[in-house]
Amino acid sequence: MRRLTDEMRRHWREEGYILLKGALTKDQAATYLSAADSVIERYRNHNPDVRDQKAFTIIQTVEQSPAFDSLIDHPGTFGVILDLIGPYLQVMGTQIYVRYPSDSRLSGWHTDAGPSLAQIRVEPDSPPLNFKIQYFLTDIPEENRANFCLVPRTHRVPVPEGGLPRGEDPEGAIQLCVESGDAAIFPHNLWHGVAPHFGDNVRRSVTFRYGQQWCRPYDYEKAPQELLDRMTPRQRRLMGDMGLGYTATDYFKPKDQLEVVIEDAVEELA
Ligand SMILES: O=C(O)CCC(=O)C(=O)O
Repeated sequence: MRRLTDEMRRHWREEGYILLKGALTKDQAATYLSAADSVIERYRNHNPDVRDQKAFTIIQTVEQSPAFDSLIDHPGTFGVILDLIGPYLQVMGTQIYVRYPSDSRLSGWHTDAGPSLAQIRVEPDSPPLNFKIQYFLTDIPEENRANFCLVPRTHRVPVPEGGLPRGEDPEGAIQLCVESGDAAIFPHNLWHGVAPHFGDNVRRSVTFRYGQQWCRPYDYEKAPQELLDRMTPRQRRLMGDMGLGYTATDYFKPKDQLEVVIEDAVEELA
């Protein structure tokens, strides 16, 4: 199982994000892409209003297809995720991003969770409150191809009163050029957005947000039982199933958390 290296930790603290090259193999990325494409086709059929949109997002990804269950604790990333956030973690939400050609930005500069978290910045050496990991399922080989954009080091910068700039890019902004199977990890407060898309393909990616277990997930107040039933004990826990004998005050520390989340992973982590 892949683990966080000293260089990744340094990059996380100082630059505010990590780009994991080859987090998924090309074959794995192709399999997730094919599952995403089926979900996207069904979604477009059921939601004709999105057919004219240049960008849309499908939430509750794991409910859309069991093919995504394995991304909850994928060996290419789960060790890194645990090393960054610690063992008291939960999946907060899962999304498929669909980005079509467009001569204007596909998402403006923002931090995640709006005003509620905009000014919350934990110390650089603290475990994060939450972060997203975005798995790129298509190549984005050059700029202005619906690239995921970010401004390094802004995880330490207060959001200006009135919000982030709407027109020009903030100083230091970059566009990530990636291959399918690469993944970007970034906290809620890193300034980010999406570039225009002057190419001719549809950029697709899947994003999982992990948060400290005491935070409120946004996909579900409680994940549907039929979803949990098909998952491994660790995946169920990560989807918010606190197990048997759980009491209200255990909400951030189920008694068997380390056993379920870490010991099950111990051989893989070794
Ligand atoms: O890269 C994308 O398509 C969207 C990224 C983004 O804006 C977000 O995750 O909030």
